[in-house]
Amino acid sequence: MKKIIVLISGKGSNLKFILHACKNKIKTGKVVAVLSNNPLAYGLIYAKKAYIPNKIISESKIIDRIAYDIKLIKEIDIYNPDLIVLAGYMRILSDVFIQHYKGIILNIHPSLLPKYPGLHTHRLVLENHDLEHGSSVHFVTNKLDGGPIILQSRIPILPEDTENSIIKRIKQQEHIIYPIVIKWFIEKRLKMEGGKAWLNGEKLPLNGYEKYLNKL
Ligand code: NHR
Ligand code: GAR
Repeated sequence: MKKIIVLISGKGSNLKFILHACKNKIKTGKVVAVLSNNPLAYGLIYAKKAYIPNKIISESKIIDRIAYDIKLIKEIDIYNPDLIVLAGYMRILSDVFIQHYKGIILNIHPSLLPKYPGLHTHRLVLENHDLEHGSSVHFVTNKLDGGPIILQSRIPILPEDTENSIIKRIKQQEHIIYPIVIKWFIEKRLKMEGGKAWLNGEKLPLNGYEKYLNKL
């Protein structure tokens, strides 16, 4: 069984769908722990309901980013994970963390990367009157939201859209694409090598596998 650690900070809707996928579609993957930097993260409820070990790694003002990440590494290493999944995790990870788990960290970011790395993506899409938006699953490297893209999904932006309506549609897509990518990784079909994402032995294009989504 491959061991997955999920890091969250908030609602945990992606976590919920990942847990569901591990129970059903990803037969050889198991979420062994859920960690949160935020004591109020609602997502912790999903872990508790599924009897999955969960822990808040509290952020204290005394410790710096690296000290925090070392604390996080210690908690994670207890489980010797095969994969670390960021699911709405809101803390930038330092190099220590990235180096320690090289090639085994995934993130889902709510934009069509490389457009809009960082925060407030939905607001920027509305402000710029973009006609489309989306989400990207990518490997995490020390370049923030800049690691190789694996899979993207696209949504149209409608005239009546608000931040909330966009978040709702984006999340529906995320709940589909994130479990797909996690399954690929767990089945060893997906890896990061030479700074690129590889699927089934083929180097993925810069915007990931999106073009072929209808063929999954
Ligand atoms: N860490 C590294 N090294 N590389 C990435 O690609 C990462 C990462 C950590 C998190 C998720 C990312 C997203 O999908 C992610 C990708 C938080 C921030 C941020 O600015 C930016 C991007 C992401 C997550 N965080 C502030 C910070 O100072 C705090 C913001 C807050 O607490 O509200 O850490 O968007
Ligand atoms: C998701 O839309 C994810 O793309 C985004 O936060 C949401 C988390 O939702 N991630 C980031 O913005 C990371 N900075 P969830 O808690 O319901 O899974």
